[in-house]
Formats: sequence, structure tokens, C-alpha cells
Amino acid sequence: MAEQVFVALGSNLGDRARHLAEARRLIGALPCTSVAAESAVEDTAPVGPVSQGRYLNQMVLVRTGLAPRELLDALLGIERALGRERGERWGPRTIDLDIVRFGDRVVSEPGLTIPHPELPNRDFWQRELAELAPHGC
Ligand code: A4P
Ligand code: MG
Repeated sequence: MAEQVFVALGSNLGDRARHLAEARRLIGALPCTSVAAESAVEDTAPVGPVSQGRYLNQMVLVRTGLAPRELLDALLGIERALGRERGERWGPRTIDLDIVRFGDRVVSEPGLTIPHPELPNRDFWQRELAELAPHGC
């Protein structure tokens, strides 16, 4: 059965809007997965200890038959396809794809925590979730 998943998109390197658009397209092309709704794109000041450029952030509501770990692996594959290089933690990136919520599931495993632990600290994620709430069911 398809689950409702909220995926956060972030980019602060290169053509940020194009990276978000490509990520949305590639997420929608994953097996058993569709993008049901998109929040507005927000231009946000960088959060965290690293000095870096501003981000474009967006949240998408995804319906997927993939399991959480399968979706995470697929998102990491999309990050690689869009030229993401892992440098310092919280550092600049062409694209960052985070699973914020996955239905009502609570996951705490090595390499996967759901809901995303930064949710309480990110105002823009909370705004974007609220914007998408009417599309959930
Ligand atoms: N991982 C664990 N749980 C999850 C999850 N729910 N969704 C693991 C996605 N990944 C999850 O992530 C490291 C590992 O987290 C992944 O391999 C996965 O196994 P990463 O993206 O490689 O590392 P990171 O991004 O440097 O660290 P982290 O903790 O993901 O940081 P964030 O939360 O992504 O923060 N400022 C603004 N304005 N907007 C932003 O989007 N983003 C960051 C990065 C910093 N400042 C920002 C923004
Ligand atoms: Mg991340």
C-alpha cells in the first residue's frame, strides 16, 4: 500500500532551481512512486555552523510503495546523479534530499532516523509541511 512521505529538498550550489526541478522529476520517476504535491520554493539563510551561501528549500509530498530504506537509498542515488559530493557535515551541496516524515512510522536505525531529527529546528520545513497538509489524506 502506498505511504505518504514528505521529502525535503535543499540546494545551495550552482543552479539551485534547476537542481530542485531535476530532483522532483527523478523522484517522480522512481518505481511505485509519484509526487502528489509541491510546496512553494523558499530562499532561506543557511542554518548551522558552516559559513555558506543561501539555500533554496522545498518540500514535496510523495506517494510510494517503497520501504523507508529503499526510498532513502533511491534518494541518495538521485543526490549522486545530481553531482552531490559529500564534504563536511552541514556543508554546501548541489542537492540534499531528506525524508522528513514517512506515514506515521518511527524509524531509528543506523543511517536512518524518521521523523527527521531536525524537524523541530527548521521553521521552513514546518511552514512547508503546513502548506502541504491539505493535500494529505
Ligand atoms: N539519514 C538519517 N536519517 C535520514 C533521513 N530521515 N533522511 C542519513 C535522509 N537521510 C537521513 O546525510 C547524512 C546521512 O544521514 C545520510 O547518508 C543518511 O544515511 P547527508 O545529507 O549526507 O549529510 P548532511 O546533510 O551534511 O547532514 P544532515 O544531518 O543530513 O544535515 P541536514 O539536516 O541535511 O542539514 N540551511 C538551510 N537554510 N537549508 C538547508 O536545507 N541543510 C543543511 C544540511 C544545513 N543548513 C541548511 C540546510
Ligand atoms: Mg541530508
